[in-house]
Amino acid sequence: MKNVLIIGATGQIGTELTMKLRHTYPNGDVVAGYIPGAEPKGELLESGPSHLVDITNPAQIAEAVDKYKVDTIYNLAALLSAVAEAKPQLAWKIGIGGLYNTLEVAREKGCAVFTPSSIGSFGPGTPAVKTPQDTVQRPRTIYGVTKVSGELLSDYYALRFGVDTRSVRFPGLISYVAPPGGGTTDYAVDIYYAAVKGEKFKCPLHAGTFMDMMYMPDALRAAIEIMEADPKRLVHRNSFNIASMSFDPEIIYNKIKEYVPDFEMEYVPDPLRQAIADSWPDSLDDTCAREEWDWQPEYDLDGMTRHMLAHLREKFGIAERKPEVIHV
Ligand code: AKB
Repeated sequence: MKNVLIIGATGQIGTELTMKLRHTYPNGDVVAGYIPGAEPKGELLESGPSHLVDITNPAQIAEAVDKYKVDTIYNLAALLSAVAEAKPQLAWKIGIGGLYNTLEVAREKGCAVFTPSSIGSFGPGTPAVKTPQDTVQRPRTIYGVTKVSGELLSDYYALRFGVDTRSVRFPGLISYVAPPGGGTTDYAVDIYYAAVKGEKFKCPLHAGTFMDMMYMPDALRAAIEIMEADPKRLVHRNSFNIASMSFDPEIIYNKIKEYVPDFEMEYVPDPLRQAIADSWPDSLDDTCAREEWDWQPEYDLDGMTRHMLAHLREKFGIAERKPEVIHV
């Protein structure tokens, strides 16, 4: 039996991870931690317990851990890269202050902790193609600074206090369930919404901007598998490169056009997002994750595109537009 607390359970990852954890551990309590204004709703609310947990308030984390005898904490609280640049102090308070609070509660109460890192933990000095597991990490964004600091702090708590901290570096995550908010990779979600709604897509990044991306079901599986992995096999902890696909706006646009032939896209660059994307790797080498805990992605760009289009059409009640048949 496992009792799990998800901090940030109503965000892009949390909404789906909480449900997946409830299916994975049906005999345990999987607690949806939320902040005021982001209360769980619908299935997320009805399928299990929820608790007010503001990560900047250590007493609330401890209260939820005590009440539900939590053994594992998923810490998903963070501001994404673009929004973090607008609020760097808050990004640090949540990303590092919040992680410190979580790790202290975990140390006192014996919990394991998962805190995602990101491709944003790398910077312009990092080898951009097939970025190695252990390499230069000198990011230029506050988001990246919090992610590298979080990796180091989590490793410190493992070494110094024996807290079972583990993590993966998420690429851009693509899902039809909950929207992302304020990331650099969000365009790769927004483009599917535009295609399904029959709208021309305004792409904020220019052609040739390659980044790693991943379909949400693979990301959720990675988050659970790393916490289930045999600790004797783990050489690394915080944090593992994971990868499944790397593309630029042209490649994803042309893939969607295979299924939505009249789909149109224009480039309307966003200088902030472009600068952030340019400082991130094009593709990561995930050999260590494959070797140390058998990481294996299931979705490629084609499989993800078919899935996304089908589910978004269903979500919005939009029928697939078939090419017109001309009878002669
Ligand atoms: C972002 O774009 O900020 C995130 C990330 C890659 O960590 N999706």
